[in-house]
Amino acid sequence: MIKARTRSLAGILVLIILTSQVLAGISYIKVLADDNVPYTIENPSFETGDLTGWTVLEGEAFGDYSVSSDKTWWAEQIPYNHEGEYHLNGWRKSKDISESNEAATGRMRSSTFRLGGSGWITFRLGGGKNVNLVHIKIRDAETDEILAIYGNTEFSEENFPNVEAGMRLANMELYRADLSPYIGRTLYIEIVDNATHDWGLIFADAFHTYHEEVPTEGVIAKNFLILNPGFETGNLSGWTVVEGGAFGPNSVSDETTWWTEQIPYNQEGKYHLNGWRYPESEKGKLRSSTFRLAGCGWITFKLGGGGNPNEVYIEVYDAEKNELIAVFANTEFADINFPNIDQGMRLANMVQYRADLSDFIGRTCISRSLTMLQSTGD
Ligand SMILES: [Ca+2]
Ligand SMILES: [Ca+2]
Ligand SMILES: [Ca+2]
Repeated sequence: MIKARTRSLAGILVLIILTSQVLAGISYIKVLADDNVPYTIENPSFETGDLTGWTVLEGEAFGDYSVSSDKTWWAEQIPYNHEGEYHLNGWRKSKDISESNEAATGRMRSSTFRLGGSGWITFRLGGGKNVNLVHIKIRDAETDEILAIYGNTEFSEENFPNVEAGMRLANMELYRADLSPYIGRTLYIEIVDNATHDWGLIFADAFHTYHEEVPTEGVIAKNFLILNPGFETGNLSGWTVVEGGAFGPNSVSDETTWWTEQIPYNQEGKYHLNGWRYPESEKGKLRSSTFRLAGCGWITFKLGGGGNPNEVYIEVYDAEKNELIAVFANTEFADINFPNIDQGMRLANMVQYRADLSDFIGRTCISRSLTMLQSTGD
């Protein structure tokens, strides 16, 4: 009996190793994936009291001086709302900086983790009024590709100093984010401060990257990017088939050319959405994940097929108001001069488009396509 129990405990210990520090009031659990890349980052909550496990990439905005045990800020003693005893504090500065550290800029990154469990992560953010300049990025550890950008979108200067009335300044908000299409990939978190004034600094804490179940507490973080935008997972992960039979599990293709003439699809990366995977007679709707329109407000995409722009198109919706804000079709489609692309033939070979949605910056959007990349004309 005792022996069996010992063995099962040993089995658990292979998977769960407590971090070396036993921390005041909180113990962090490190969960290891089978290849020894942990599911968790080192020092996720800054409870070492310094930047152990984090690497400053550039600038003066971050350093060991950045970690603070302060519980409240300003004379009004507003709680930072941190977890444990420490958090990353944008007001803290190195000895070399005489005035406010807010003018400093910089970037730092976490250790590498493998995304596991539910594929959701949680974190706390404060400050960072201009989310284009101050935010966190989730990057692929092998390619540095940016998979998600999250800012402190709940920031609000109203009703000072009443947190209950919605004021969100240096006091941190808890966020939760869905990265499930990227389960199994090695990732890291980059914290970016490119701002110099007007709450141009960041407060952060509690970067928990492993949740067995989808977390239920916290504000859903608004990704500035859609999930799996180029279908590079090799499937429709991150996309939802809303209706019809035009799209399904086999819609994503790694073919690079079509027909015996071997005309290039002109895809980006290894994969694209391919309308030939289901019968052309089918109709349907496919929806992306929601995204917060940020940056300069332009979006880019590639389209092929869709000979009739009234029947095959992309709609962009305001996800919160369910309001249609833009419709785009493959307007460059041209059934001429087959098979000569250099003479303007545009059939299943995709055309690069760019679209100005800057009037809608800050809105949370969703894109829907109706029978995209369906060939017509034969
Ligand atoms: Ca903490
Ligand atoms: Ca700054
Ligand atoms: Ca692609």
